[in-house]
Amino acid sequence: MDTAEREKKFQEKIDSGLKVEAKEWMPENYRKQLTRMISQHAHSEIVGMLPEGNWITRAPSLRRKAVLLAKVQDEAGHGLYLYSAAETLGIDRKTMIDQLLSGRAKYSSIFNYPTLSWADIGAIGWLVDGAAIVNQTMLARGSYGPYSRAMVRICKEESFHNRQGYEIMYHLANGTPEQKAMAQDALNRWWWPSIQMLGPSDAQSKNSEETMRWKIKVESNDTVRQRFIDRTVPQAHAAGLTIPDPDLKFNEETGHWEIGEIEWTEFYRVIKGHGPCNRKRLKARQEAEREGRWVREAAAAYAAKQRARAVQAA
Ligand code: FAQ
Repeated sequence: MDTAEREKKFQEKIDSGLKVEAKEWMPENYRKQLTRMISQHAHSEIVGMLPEGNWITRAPSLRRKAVLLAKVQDEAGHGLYLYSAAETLGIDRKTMIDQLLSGRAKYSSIFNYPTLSWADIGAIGWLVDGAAIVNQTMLARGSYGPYSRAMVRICKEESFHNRQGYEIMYHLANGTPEQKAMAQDALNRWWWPSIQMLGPSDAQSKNSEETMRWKIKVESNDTVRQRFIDRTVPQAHAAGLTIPDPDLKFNEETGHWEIGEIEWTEFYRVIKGHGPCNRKRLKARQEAEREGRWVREAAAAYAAKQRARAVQAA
């Protein structure tokens, strides 16, 4: 079969809803698009540990500390799991980590914002994990087997993260006036970045045509964003919080919440490296790499020694 024929067959397979598996033939761009998306996703999980990790030592109770520790550990697990999924496409983990540490790789815009108060931990679980779940339940229906299956497992944990975040917000919003003000302030700062994190509008999204044709994504950025908004606005109201958008209104005809204008200039500034914490986040990962190097070297030396012993004994 020539390439055009193979591509036609590949497209037919995708259109019939079958999954593509690691060792199967795939168009080079399918491989590239997936590698890009999965590696960005893996980096997001790893960098995403930093804003919340900042509050582990300052959690207001032992229960909150244990829950937050478990959540941050889960994100590390998701990162490792996703690096493995990307490796099935032929890239190795070291290359991906090098791309992250040198600043060449993207990770989600949302993790370039600071966590200024305990309420931000609630806002991240509720809004950031909430947006991630809506996106990832869609990605779980995607065409690449190893990635879509990873999404099913990850979403189960994200939904625990989402509930713990909302629980923090709900308690604060129904606590003292100071606590309610803290929760509202966190919502004010995290609302728009969470809306933006679901990617550029459909009109601006350069990859969507290709990624949707191949069912890497099965819904567009705006469709997923609308689902997140429709699900989250009533939750804010139930907690007694106000969405920071004077133009927010419910459209009785469509049954959807309509929001005001999204600040895309801010989004592009952040993804180009000029958000409030981009430099800090990269520096933290670079330091972790440097400080952990001796452990990796010791582990590699020990493994080499064990291998040599096994060869001698054989
Ligand atoms: N940040 O053409 P499109 C989480 C880039 S996980 C930075 O629309 P696409 C869990 C995009 O890469 C959160 N860059 O792209 C957690 C592209 O640039 P490129 C991460 C962004 O891929 C919670 C360009 O803009 N989730 O939160 C962003 O079709 C709490 C044009 O965009 C995933 O990665 C952004 N927000 O659609 C962890 C899910 N949005 O590469 C810790 C997988 C877009 O051409 C704590 N990814 N860009 O140079 C996706 O679903 C998709 O990649 C989208 C973007 C929907 C993000």
